[in-house]
Amino acid sequence: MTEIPKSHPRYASLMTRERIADGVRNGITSVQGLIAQGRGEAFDYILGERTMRSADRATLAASAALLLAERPAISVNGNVAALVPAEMVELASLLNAPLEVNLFHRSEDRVRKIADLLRSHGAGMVLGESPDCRIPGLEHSRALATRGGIYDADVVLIPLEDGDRCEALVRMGKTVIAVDLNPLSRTSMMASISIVDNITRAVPNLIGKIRSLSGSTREDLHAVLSDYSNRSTLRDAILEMREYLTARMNELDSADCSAVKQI
Ligand code: PTJ
Repeated sequence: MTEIPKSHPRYASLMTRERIADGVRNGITSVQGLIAQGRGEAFDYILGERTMRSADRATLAASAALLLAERPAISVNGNVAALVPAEMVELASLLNAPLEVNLFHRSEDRVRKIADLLRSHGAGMVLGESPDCRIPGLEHSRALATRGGIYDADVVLIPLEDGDRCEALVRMGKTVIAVDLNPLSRTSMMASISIVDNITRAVPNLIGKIRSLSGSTREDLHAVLSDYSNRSTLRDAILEMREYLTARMNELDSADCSAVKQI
């Protein structure tokens, strides 16, 4: 791993990038995962690298849906495993839900390495190494599923997913929760609840909210969900991004912006 000094103004972002690069070196993350990370970083930059109000609302709704679920399941791919393995294990244990390794660029070696990584963080049930069924309507490897996991789940968490499987899972009648920094992606548009946030912030936020809602009645949880509209939350995400960009633009006009002056 490249040594990044803590004093570097982009320390957190660079460390996240290093974790993905390490994931590739260790056979956890696909090479394509680097490109996905770059795309995510670009969106994170233009939304201000913080949890937007809309994302916080989506995370609350997702927490309620996961607590109400009869059979929740959590999907893990190579980027998620590199960035938040311990947090995914903690989330699964809070919900008593299986973690299922599901890869777009599937190789049996990578599935096993990710499953081993999750187990090394204390995961109870890790599925995906022996898929026994397929998600209908998909022709690629992401169709592979496991009974007792994503296939039978009523609520599925799918961080950094492709739109195809998201749509297929929704077609199966599941409540699908996406985590995707791009509010315009097919995944964000198709999901039942779209958390437009970095997975590194979204999962700890989800864990915190699940803990604080865990004493709520089912009626209260249903009330949280019935107040929620994914369409208007995505709209708000785009508005918040626009507000953020407008504020940055105004700074250029008013502040003493030495970097710009140099050019
Ligand atoms: O491990 P595999 O083989 O299953 O492959 C995983 C990736 C992520 C490479 C694969 O699913 C893929 O190619 O995904 P996409 O189609 O590039 O979509 C990934 C989405 O996640 C994009 O919309 C990115 O903006 C978003 N994204 C990237 N990094 C993050 C993110 N969203 C939240 N947090 C991130 N850190």
